[in-house]
Amino acid sequence: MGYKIAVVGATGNVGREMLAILAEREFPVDEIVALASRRSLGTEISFGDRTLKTQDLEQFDFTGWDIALFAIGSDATKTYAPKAAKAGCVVIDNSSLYRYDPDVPLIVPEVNADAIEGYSKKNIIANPNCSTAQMVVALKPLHDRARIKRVVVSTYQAVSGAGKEGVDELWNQTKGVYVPGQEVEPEKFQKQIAFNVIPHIDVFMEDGQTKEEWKMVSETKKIVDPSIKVTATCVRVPVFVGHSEAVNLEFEDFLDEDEARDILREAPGIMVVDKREDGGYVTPVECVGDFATFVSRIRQDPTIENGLNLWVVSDNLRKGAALNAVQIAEVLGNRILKKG
Ligand code: 11C
Repeated sequence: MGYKIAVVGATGNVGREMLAILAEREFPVDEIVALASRRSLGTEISFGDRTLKTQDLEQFDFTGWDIALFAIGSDATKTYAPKAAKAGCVVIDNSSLYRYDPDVPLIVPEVNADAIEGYSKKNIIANPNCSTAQMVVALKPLHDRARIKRVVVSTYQAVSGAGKEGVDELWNQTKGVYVPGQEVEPEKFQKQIAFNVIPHIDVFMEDGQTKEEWKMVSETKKIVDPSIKVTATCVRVPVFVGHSEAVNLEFEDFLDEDEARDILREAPGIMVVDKREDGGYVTPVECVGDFATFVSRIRQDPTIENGLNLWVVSDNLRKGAALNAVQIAEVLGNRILKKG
């Protein structure tokens, strides 16, 4: 016996990846429904070798469904997630709406799978922001060994993090640079993204951080350890898929770069590619479609007492969103619902 699964927001980048990953990982599905807003009603979406037609989220009754994977914006989530949860369907939510709610576990299975037990207070489990998810997978095994005191991270984030409109803007603007008269003005992004980088993701907070930077700080504390200090600079770059992060770590105890490399090689969800030679590291185009979080450029930071630098790259639509959500569903199934 398997599960009755709903994918909410099935026509979006993340919703489509959720369906692809459920099929790839052979999640035990008895019944599956692709839900979307009325304007995409009947859109055909692939699920393994099947094709699903989207149904209307507004009319859908979640009673009798086991798990709903939500990949819609926070506003729509506010309407539909409580409805699904009240009907007895466990919601795994990719929006930021519930992430900081103390009654909702925020889960990255490689890091804090045990926290899933708290899901029953609201019948909702939150999925972190993409830039946090890939970073904490790399931090956790190192923290367990040498206790991280402080993280300084700079991100290089792909345009697909901003949805289909972000991808279209990079594509059209890039073409427009070469074709006189077809220049494309910034719309989704604040400045030109083609052949440029923009140090601004999400809205500004009062203290000068952006919300994306604040999310990395708050989510790392909730998932890994509230005592870790994090400071982030989040930057949009003209890459379609794959977020990259330059991470500087300061530990309580000394951690040698070779030992760190060995620890990361053994860590769940991590693939170490770290040869000190031309091309001996991973770039975002190489991680697309992969499940792993790649770690390269592992090296001592000699400017502080116990410092280490890392380069962390992952597919933001997969580990950063859809894969992590499906992994949460796997933990929920194996540990709690036990139907598969
Ligand atoms: C970006 N990280 O790259 C964002 C997308 O809170 O889930 C995901 C936003 C979120 O623009």
